[in-house]
Amino acid sequence: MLGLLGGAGLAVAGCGGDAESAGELLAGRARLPEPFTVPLPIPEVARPVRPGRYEVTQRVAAVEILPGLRTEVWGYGGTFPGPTFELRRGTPAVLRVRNELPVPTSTHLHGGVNPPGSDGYPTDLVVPAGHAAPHGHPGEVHHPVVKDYRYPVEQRAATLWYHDHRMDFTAPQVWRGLAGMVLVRDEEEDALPLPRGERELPLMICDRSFEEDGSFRYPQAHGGHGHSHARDPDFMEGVEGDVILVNGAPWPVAEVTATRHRLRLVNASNARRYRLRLSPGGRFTQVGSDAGLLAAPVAHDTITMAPGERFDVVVDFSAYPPGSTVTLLNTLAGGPAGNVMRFVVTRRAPDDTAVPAVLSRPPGRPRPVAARTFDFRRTDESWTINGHRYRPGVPLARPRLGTAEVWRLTSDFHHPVHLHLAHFQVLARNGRPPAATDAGWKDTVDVRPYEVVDVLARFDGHRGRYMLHCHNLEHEDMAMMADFDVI
Ligand SMILES: [Cu+2]
Repeated sequence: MLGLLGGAGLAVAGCGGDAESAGELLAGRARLPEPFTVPLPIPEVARPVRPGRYEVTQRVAAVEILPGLRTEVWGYGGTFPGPTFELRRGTPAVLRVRNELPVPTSTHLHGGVNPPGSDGYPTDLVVPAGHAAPHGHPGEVHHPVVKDYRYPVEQRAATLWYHDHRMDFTAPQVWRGLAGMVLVRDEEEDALPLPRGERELPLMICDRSFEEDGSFRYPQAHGGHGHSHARDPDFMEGVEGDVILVNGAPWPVAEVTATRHRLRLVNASNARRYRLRLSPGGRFTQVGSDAGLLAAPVAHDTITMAPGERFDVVVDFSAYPPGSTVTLLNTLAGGPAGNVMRFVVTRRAPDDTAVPAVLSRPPGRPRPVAARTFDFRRTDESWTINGHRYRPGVPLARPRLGTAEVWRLTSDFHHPVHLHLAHFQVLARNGRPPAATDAGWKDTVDVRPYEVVDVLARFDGHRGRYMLHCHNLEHEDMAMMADFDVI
C-alpha cells in the first residue's frame, strides 16, 4: 500500500488549483503599497504585572496596516500581532485574558505543554460582559469576562505562538487579528552563541485581504454571523489573502547589519503554505523546530511552512555586500504573494555569534506502545477525521501518560496536522524518510494530498482532554478536529 501511495504525493484533490496550494484566493479591493516600503514592526514584549503574572485584554482597535488606511482589528492588547511573551523554563506564568470583544474567545498556546484547563479547548470560552447567547455545544463552559491561563513552562526553549481557538469561529477570529508569539527561553539556549537582541527577529507571517476602506475582507459565510457550518462552498478549501503580512505589516523591509541574524519564523496564516527562499540566493541554517532547538543545525535552500509550523533559523547577512538587498520570497505563489519581505544590508559590523555543530540535547525517541491511524478527509460537505465531524468530549484515542505512540496521518488534501500537548517526531512520509524540514520535535506537520505521514508522539506532562486537528483554520471550523484523552 505504501508503495502505491508513494508516487501520489503531489496529486491534487480535484480542485483544479495547483498542487501546492492549500486554499482559495480571496482577492482584495484596497489600494496596496509598493512592496518593501513599510518598515518591519517588532511586537512589544509583554511586561508582567508582577513576577510570573501577565494580563492582556482582547479588544477592538483601529490600526494602520495599509499606509493611509485604518483597519479594525480584534487584538490581544489591541494590537496585531499581540504582544510577544518571553517565558522562561522553570518559571510558571499565569496569563489573565480579559475579553472586551463582541464575541466569546478561547486562547490556545500553540506548542504549549499545559494542563487541560489552560489549553484553550474550543468550548472553554471567555465570554464578554453582557453576552447572553446560550451554551451552543455539549459541555460548553463560559468564563465571564476573564480567565486565568496557567502555564507551567516546564518545556524546552522554543518558538511558540498563541491564537484564538473558539469553536466554529477560529478562522474569522484569527483573521481579525487574534494571534501573537511566545518565546520560551532556557539555560541550554542561553549557553549558545546565537544572535540575540536586535539580531533576533520574531517574524509572524500571515496573509490577509482588504476591502477598499482598509477593513479586513473575509467571506461572509465564514465571517462569524450566526452559528453554522453552512460555509461558502467557494472557500471550502480555506481562505488565502492576497497581501502577505510580516508582524502585521505588508511586505515590510528591515535594515540589518552584515552579520548573522536569528529569524523566528511562524506561519500564522489560516490556510496558506509558503516555500521560503532568499534572493539573490543564500541559506537558512535551521537551529530549532516547533518544539525547540535541534540537536544539530540543518542547512536549507528553501523552507516549506504549513500553517501553524515554526522554523528557528539563522541567516548570515555577511554573505551579501553592504548596500545590497535580500528578499524573502514565497516560491509557491506567483504575483504579489510571491514576496514576503526584504532585508537591506546596511554595513559591516563585529559579529561574535556562531552556529555550533552541537546545539542541544533534545529528548531521544521513546519506544512506542501503540499505533493508530487518523484519516483526514472530506466527507460530504465537511472535513472529517476518521469519517467523523468533530464531537466535543468524544475522544478518538486514549493514550497513557508517559508513553509514546506511532500515529499514522493520512490525507486527501493539504492538512497541516497539529496535536495539542504532545510533541512528535516525523518518522516517515509515504514509507520513506521524512523531509529535511521535518527535523526535530514538532507539534504541527505538513500532510500533503494522499500522503501517509507517520509520527512518533509522546504524551507527557498532563492527563486530561486534548485534541488533534487540521490547522487550516477553515477546515478546523468545518469540524476537522478530534479529542484525545491522556489517561
Ligand atoms: Cu485540513
